[in-house]
Amino acid sequence: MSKNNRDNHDNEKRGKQLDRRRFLKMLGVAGVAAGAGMVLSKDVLTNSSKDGLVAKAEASNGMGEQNMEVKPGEYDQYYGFWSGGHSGEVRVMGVPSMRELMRIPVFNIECGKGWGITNDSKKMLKGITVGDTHHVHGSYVNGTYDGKYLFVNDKINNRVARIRIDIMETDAILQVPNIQGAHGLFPQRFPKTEWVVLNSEFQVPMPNRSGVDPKDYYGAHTIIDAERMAVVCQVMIDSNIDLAGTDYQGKYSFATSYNTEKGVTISEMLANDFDYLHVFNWEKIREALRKGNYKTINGVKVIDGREGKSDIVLRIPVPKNPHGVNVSPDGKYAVCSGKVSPTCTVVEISRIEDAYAGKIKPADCIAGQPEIGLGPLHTTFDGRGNAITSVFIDSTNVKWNLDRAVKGDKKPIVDVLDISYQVGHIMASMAETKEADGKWMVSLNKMSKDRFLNVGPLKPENEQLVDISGEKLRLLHDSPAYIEPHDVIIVRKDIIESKVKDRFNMFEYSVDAATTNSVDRKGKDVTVRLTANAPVFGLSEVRVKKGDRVTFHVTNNDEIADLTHGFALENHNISFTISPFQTKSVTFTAEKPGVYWFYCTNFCHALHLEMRSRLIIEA
Ligand code: RUQ
Ligand code: CUA
Ligand code: CA
Repeated sequence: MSKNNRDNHDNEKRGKQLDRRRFLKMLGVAGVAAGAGMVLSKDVLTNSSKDGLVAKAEASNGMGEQNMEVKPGEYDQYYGFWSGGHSGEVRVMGVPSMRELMRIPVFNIECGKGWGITNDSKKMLKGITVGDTHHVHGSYVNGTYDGKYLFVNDKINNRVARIRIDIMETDAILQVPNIQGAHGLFPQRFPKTEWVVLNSEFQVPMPNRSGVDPKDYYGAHTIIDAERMAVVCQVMIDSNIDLAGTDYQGKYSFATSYNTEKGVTISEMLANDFDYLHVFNWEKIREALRKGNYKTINGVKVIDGREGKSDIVLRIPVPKNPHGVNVSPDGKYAVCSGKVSPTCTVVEISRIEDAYAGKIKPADCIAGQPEIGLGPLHTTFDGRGNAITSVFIDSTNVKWNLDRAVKGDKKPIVDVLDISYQVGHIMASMAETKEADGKWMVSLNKMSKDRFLNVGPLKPENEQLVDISGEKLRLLHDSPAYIEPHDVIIVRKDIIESKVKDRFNMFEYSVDAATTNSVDRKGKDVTVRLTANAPVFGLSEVRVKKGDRVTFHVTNNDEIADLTHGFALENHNISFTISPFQTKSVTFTAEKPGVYWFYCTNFCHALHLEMRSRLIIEA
């Protein structure tokens, strides 16, 4: 194609995209506005699209100049930790290359690691095989990541999992009672992560039972002890609570509510013009626990945070059905993204104390309320005083200035980037820490539509990489993502890299490490200790009897980094890998007499294929 032709072609393509964007926008507006009782005026609509066009006209100035290319053998600057949505996993990506580095099974079954197939993972999963991970966050010390843990929610089964970063494996899963729709999750940022908060998006009777009027359904802000992975308490409230955040002082946690109406249908949930940003006062929670001001429900201390029942919760009115809440890296503001309202609400955290003391009204904590666009969902920060908000209906990322917003500028817009299409979360590098560095941002777009080769009615999502180092937002790269990551954090590599191990500590973590090989029988229980050293298993033959309960403890005795073996047993639904000095165990009943090969599934040696032995089940 000649250059001219190519330009024409590109323009044509761009024209088509703009048409589609306009069309999608109309659909989105019709949908939201119909439910919202027309809270979105026509005025807002034209203004916000005008801003988009202005930004485009200036697009050649102020662009960042970072290069996203990571050449063969080079490393990324950042680790990205993505939630996996429906898969129930967490993904590790390189940023800016957007290369997928690893998948960490959490609430799912996954043979690459043997998750859900070994005795340890089965014990953690308790037979539950589906999960919906949305929000992955790291543990903190003094307002930034310490590289120790990741925490992630399961919205379906109301669980929180913890991942150890040194081995990139899930090490604890906590089932949280009394709640449904476990959604927003955030760790304490200061002085360090002792608590993790978890919001319940759906209200339910507490304790759960039938025959209860929806007016008696409640939400709860669950506080989890991060080290023990145990519930500390729950603060029961009238509303649902959606997204979560914590401050940089260890004093408050935040939660947006969209169903202060206690509705059970969409139109009921949209009835009020205002919902709340809830603030939870940690000192007052501790005091309630000390004084015994709680009821125990299903073994959990439940503190009554309902309106008029205690002074633990502050309710800051925010326009209709907000979504995300994100705290600026300087710790000054909690930014609440409007969703149904075209605004972001900026809450000045330092005013909250006066609101608790009754000196000012909760609404007086609001320092600004700029108009951002149609359907603001989540906000991230560049560490230079700017916020960037994902705008779902407009399909844009909107950069705006916090300072201008709190000085009363209703349109403090710096730049508007069209994205493809319908963005949910966005996240900038280190943006959820005090070390936000304003380098990279990813836009997790919910729909890719025409951006990739067609793979069927179910399309991948489109994750776009944006250079935010300049004045303008510069789009650099599209990557397809399997449905459907929601949220991500982007962590400087020096924080993670030094923590990651090449091998397990055989004696610290693996109680049943096999350094020698043996077969022991106690009645019908047979315990096999088996070593794996490339390219042989320590036993060439194991004999058991029909009806025996057989446990294999398999230890990888190879010390070499990246020399992982596998263990799969023919016709027994067993497959897992064992990394250097790791031990995994699996128990099954020997049912059908015969010869069954177990073999190494992970290419480890020139004679990897020969790395196999027999289990003989005798009649
Ligand atoms: S929520 S975008 Cu968990 Cu916004 Cu998904
Ligand atoms: Cu061991 Cu392949
Ligand atoms: Ca509402």
